[in-house]
Amino acid sequence: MRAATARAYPNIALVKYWGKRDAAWNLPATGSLSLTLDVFPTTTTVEPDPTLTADVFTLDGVAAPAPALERVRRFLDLVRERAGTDTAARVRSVNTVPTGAGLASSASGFAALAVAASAAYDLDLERPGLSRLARRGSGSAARSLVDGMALWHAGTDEESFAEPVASPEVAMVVTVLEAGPKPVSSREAMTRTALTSPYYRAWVESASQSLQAALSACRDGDLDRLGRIAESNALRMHAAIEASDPPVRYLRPGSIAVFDRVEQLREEGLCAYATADAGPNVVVICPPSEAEAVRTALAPFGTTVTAGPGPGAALIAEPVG
Ligand code: 2P0
Repeated sequence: MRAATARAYPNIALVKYWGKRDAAWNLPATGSLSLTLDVFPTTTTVEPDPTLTADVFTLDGVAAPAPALERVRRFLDLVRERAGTDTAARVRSVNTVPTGAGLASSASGFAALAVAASAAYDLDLERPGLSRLARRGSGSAARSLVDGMALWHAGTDEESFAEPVASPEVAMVVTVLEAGPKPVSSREAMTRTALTSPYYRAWVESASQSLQAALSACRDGDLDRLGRIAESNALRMHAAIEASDPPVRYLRPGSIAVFDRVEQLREEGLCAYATADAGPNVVVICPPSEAEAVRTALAPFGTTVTAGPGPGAALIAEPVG
């Protein structure tokens, strides 16, 4: 065993994951498609230490809140079970994503943790194995193991990992409207949607169809078609979530204003489509050549950051201090 450090980037889904077939194994109801970004990385060091009596987890230099520590412990237990050890670890993580703001901090977080922990505990895993492991921490983390465009398969534990797929050239303009924590966690809202939303079954069916259509657009290199599918898929997901009981609304007035502006940008001739995860922030999909025009148009709505395709989670040399 040794200290190991990994860096991972968040991903934004073009066809979303929203609903589980099996919560214990974190198997999704449907496959999903995402782009790993080149902004907002999480860097995590895992240092097994036989003198510790329990895992210690610091996030951005301070002791992590109890629920976050518990999730990390449960994840490390999976790694230790495979490694045949009960040695606790010191975990230090630095997050540059606004945590809990619906910008996939759990994806970069568990992708970095999976890569660092499997190296620290000497598990010999290839990319699909690492993606399956990261999935156990947080479903969307499975996709942050992949460079750029990633397809995360539904199916059994063996089958449910992410792998790279061909993609048209693409950029994403992230518009951060509010960086505060969200009202309901995506994990809880996902369960509530599945149990109470009358639209859940329709959502699952339509997401499977959207995935096939999106993969076909990817193969054809057709960003306009891919964007259209992504915007519609996002709005269908939010419709299903909003129809839960009690309702959950992630989109705010500012989010809707960005969707409206993006529609206008299309009327002005740009290829721009909007998507939003479990939070108010909106991400706009466009060709790299149009990213600066889109970013300028969205600057009045919030803090804008242009991202391109980023690398899958990987080990790095410098530990988190
Ligand atoms: C996605 N989201 O595909 C969707 C769209 C948010 C909205 O995956 O319970 O944190 O840890 O497996 O991965 C957020 O859900 O949920 C998510 P868990 P996760 O990106």
